[in-house]
Amino acid sequence: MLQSPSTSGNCEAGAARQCDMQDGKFITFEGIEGVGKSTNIDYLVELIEAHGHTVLQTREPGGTPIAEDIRRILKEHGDEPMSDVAELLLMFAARSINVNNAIRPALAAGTWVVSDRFTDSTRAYQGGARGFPQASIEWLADFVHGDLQPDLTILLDAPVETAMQRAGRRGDPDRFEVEQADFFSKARETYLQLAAQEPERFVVVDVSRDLDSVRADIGQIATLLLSN
Ligand code: ATM
Repeated sequence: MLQSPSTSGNCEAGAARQCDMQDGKFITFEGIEGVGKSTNIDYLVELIEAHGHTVLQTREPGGTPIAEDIRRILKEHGDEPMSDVAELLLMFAARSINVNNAIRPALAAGTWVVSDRFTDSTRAYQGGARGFPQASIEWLADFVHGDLQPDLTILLDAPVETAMQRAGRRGDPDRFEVEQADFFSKARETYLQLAAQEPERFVVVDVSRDLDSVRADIGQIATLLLSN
């Protein structure tokens, strides 16, 4: 049974974004590789649009032409090593562009935004897996997007072995795909800790179950979101 996320708009006391009845909702999907983000994002977007809202679907790193260029650099697995610091800063550089040029303008225009990853990915991968202190990541998050926080984060969760089997890699692995199970275990653990720390923002969906059960959960989340 899913818990009801706190999605009653942006005007609650202490809400991360400023109160504005015109604002769209900002929803993020998180999870390690192989948890089926694309299919579930498409399904949620379909349900929101069917309810009459306009939706901007984006992804991180990426989402705008410059940010997509940064994505290519980040994923490339070439001869020259990428330092962990450069990786962290490039994630936030891409995010700054996506937030300023796409996400904030869309929300201000009343468009809903559904993003494949956001800052929780940095907490999980650069923080949990690469080992950067979470305090440094929080400083950068505040510097780059200040009061902008997702209204709801859907964490698609499965054991690392299940997710890696499902990922079914094609072609040359990118710089993240070459990482071993231990790296993804640390990312997953961090995600689960984040979800436990902020139960009002996160909904955790167990995607190791059959597709119909997962789809039913996404439908239930959509109903809750759209009734608020
Ligand atoms: P996908 O779009 O395929 O999820 O790949 C993006 C990769 O970037 C992903 N790799 N894996 N697994 C996670 C990684 N990533 C970070 O390390 N930090 C971030 O802040 C973001 C947004 C993504």
